[in-house]
Amino acid sequence: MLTLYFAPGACSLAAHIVLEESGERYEARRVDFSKAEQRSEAYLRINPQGRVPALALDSGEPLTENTAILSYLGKRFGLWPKDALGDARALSLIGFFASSVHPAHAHISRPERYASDASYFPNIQEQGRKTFHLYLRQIDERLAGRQWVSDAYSVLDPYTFLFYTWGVRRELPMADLKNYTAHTERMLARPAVRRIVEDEKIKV
Ligand SMILES: N[C@@H](CCC(=O)N[C@@H](CS)C(=O)NCC(=O)O)C(=O)O
Repeated sequence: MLTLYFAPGACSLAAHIVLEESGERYEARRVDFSKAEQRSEAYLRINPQGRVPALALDSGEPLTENTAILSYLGKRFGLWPKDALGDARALSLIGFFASSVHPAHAHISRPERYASDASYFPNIQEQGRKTFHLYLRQIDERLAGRQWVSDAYSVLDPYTFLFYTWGVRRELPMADLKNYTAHTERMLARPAVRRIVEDEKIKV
């Protein structure tokens, strides 16, 4: 059985939704950030980076990084393109999400990663906010005339949905992003998404 290590509202949300939708039995184990459990010795053996998500495979071997976890789950559950070009396009998008969109948000939530002098934090956060907002607008443009972020529903849609919830959390003007808001509504129409949103107590 697969085990997902997650924290409510964190980027592990995408994998949590995918597992919930899969219909397979899985275990979701909460990593409590308020108790710094992500930096505990036990958790560092699962993910030496001290981050969620981590996925313990059927063998118990841990898999880390959203790019690896989501593409693995996507292939396991038929939510990843099968053709070479579709695969390359999905990798392009997941790479953009994990290496640009997510780190832009981390500048807001974790400025201490980017400077040791706290007087720089407001500037780092302001710049992160602008960049994160720019990326959300780009996602909105990409969604124009599309139901899903790729040609068909895939693991990239829960990942796309995650960033919308972060935009709401940062009080960005998300309602102005009409295509992205419509995508979020389509996500919320999926019963498994609603269950996880409720379970993780996410504001959308
Ligand atoms: N590159 C990693 C980033 C994971 C990551 O940054 N996770 C955050 C939550 S969204 C985390 O666990 N933060 C805990 C901390 O910074 O102490 C991935 O995409 O899986």
